[in-house]
Amino acid sequence: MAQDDKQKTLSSFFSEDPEKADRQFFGRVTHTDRRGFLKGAGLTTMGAMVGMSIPFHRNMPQGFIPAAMASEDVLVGKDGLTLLNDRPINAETPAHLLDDPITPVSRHFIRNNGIPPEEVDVANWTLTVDGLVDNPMTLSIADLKDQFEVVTMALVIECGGNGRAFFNPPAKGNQWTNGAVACSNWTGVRLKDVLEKAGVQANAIYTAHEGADAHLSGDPEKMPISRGMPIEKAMTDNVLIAFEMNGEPIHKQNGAPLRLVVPGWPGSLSHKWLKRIYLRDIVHDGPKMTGKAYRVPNRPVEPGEKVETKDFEIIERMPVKSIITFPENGAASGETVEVRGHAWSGDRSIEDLEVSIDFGATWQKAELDAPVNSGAWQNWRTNVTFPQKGYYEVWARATDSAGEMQPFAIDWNPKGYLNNTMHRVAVRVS
Ligand SMILES: Nc1nc2c(c(=O)[nH]1)N[C@H]1C(S)=C(S)[C@@H](COP(=O)(O)O)O[C@H]1N2
Ligand SMILES: [Mo]
Repeated sequence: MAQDDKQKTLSSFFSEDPEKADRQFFGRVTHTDRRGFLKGAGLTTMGAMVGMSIPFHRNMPQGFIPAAMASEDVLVGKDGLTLLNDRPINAETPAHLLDDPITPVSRHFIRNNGIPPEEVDVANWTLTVDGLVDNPMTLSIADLKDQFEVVTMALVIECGGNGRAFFNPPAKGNQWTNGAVACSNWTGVRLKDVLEKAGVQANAIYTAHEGADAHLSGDPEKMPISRGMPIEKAMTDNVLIAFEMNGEPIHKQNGAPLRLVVPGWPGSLSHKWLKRIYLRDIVHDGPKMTGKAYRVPNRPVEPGEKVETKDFEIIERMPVKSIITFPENGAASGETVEVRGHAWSGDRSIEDLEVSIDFGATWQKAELDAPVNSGAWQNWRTNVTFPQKGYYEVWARATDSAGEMQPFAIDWNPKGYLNNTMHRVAVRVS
């Protein structure tokens, strides 16, 4: 093919479907909402978006998406998140951006195992509830709103791998530091109410969840993830099928238009782009339920030890944990500062939050709010006074209603789950 023809082909590909062309030629994930805009975007707009003029603009195919924007594109509607991976998209929130009592949509982390659905038709979206129920049902979002009580609750979603980055030897997977956690206001209906209407059969012991996201391979026969939980957990009052996040439609990366929110247990149970829940008489065995996924050894292991699959057990409740959201790590500070953050613990509540500025030698109690509802994190704050100029670390540790306290260090595990060591931030007083 002559050079001219190649150029023509490239241009015609882009003029027909810029997004598809971009994916085909450059393998990028781009954002549909910008497509119409980009197609018509003039050179000035394009230049403004990349921040400078584009000397070779004449060679750019029509509808072309500059690489400088393509990578940011996946985080549209998000603010300050750190992109850990763009295929699948995984992004965490720096701890200091989690300062709000209720996490804004723009700061809710993203953990995807596959490719989210491109366009969602909210009006025609359906959820099927079947398996071991007396009355299998297929419900629209309007049906959910009409037939069940609609509730709003502040609920924590935390990825089972949050804190993985701090394991040594390193554990494979997304290197989450502290920011794969959020507590937003979720509006929806109780899963319990829906299951009761469907009629849970006596032999049902486990749920199974399916969503509309695609497997990374593109194979339509494969699902990226399908997890489930014991029926007792599913029947808890704070497990929701949600259609709103902080009073807005759910963000497309966070599962629009419908998702499960299962507080206190690994985030992987909070199935996004939810299409089906079915009940089973065995522990669900879908993708990411078996092998070593979302499982930890059932005994302490040596760091780096190879552990056989049979010695792993499914993670249920998430451990007691806290995060310091102010001051920001590395911040300069005056002699007195209000330290604040959040604390949470699986299905329990937090009893105590303590802060140390002397490497754990002494601790002072923080003022701790009650949870606004079960499944919400608890906000805390305390004024600390540094005795003189210099480098300090602020540490925080939570203790829950069962007396479990955050440790200095935890046992290593092969997949790097459940790291609930104390959060610490550096402070420079000058
Ligand atoms: N359909 C679907 N649901 C999913 C996932 C996914 O990849 N696909 N990821 C799960 C995991 S591992 C986590 S931690 C949470 C993260 O929710 P968020 O992306 O809204 O923060 O979604 C869960 N629900
Ligand atoms: Mo997760």
